Amino acid sequence: MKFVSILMGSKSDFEVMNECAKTLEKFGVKYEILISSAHRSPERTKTYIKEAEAKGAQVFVAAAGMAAHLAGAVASMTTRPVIGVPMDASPLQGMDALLSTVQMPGGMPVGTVAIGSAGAVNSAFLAMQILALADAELDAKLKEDRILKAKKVETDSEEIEVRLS
Ligand code: RP5
Repeated sequence: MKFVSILMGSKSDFEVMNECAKTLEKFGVKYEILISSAHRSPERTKTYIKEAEAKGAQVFVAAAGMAAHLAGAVASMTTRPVIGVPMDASPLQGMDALLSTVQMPGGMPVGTVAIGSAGAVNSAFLAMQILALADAELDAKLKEDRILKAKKVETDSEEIEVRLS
């Protein structure tokens, strides 16, 4: 069974990361979501990554705030793609988590998305784009979504636009 694995460092990350889960659900993509911390539960994280790989996790999404090491820790434990989502969880408003997540050493990549909600949604899209490389049905759904987004720009504009002839 192929699925996306979503991990987050704390329950306080859930509200934002549920956006990732909801986006995957909308496209009918299977996922697991759970809390595991690089700092507070490193053994649980390690055990889970091995179990998830064996069960069929294709892509890992890892979200954490502050000194956000979860995505990097996950990347150290798997060769499957890891997407990092920096959480806005401190007075530094996610800049701490962004740098901690994105600044991986060469050869140990974490594909890092935006801080917070947009990043959570984009983590789902990026994960699905990876899955779609081997899933024509999902690829078609993603292409249809792009068409709908472009149409929405036009209909939104029609409601407010003023043009000069
Ligand atoms: C990180 O520290 C978590 O990912 C969370 O974003 C942040 C704060 O965690 P809590 O103190 O709210 O549990 O490890």
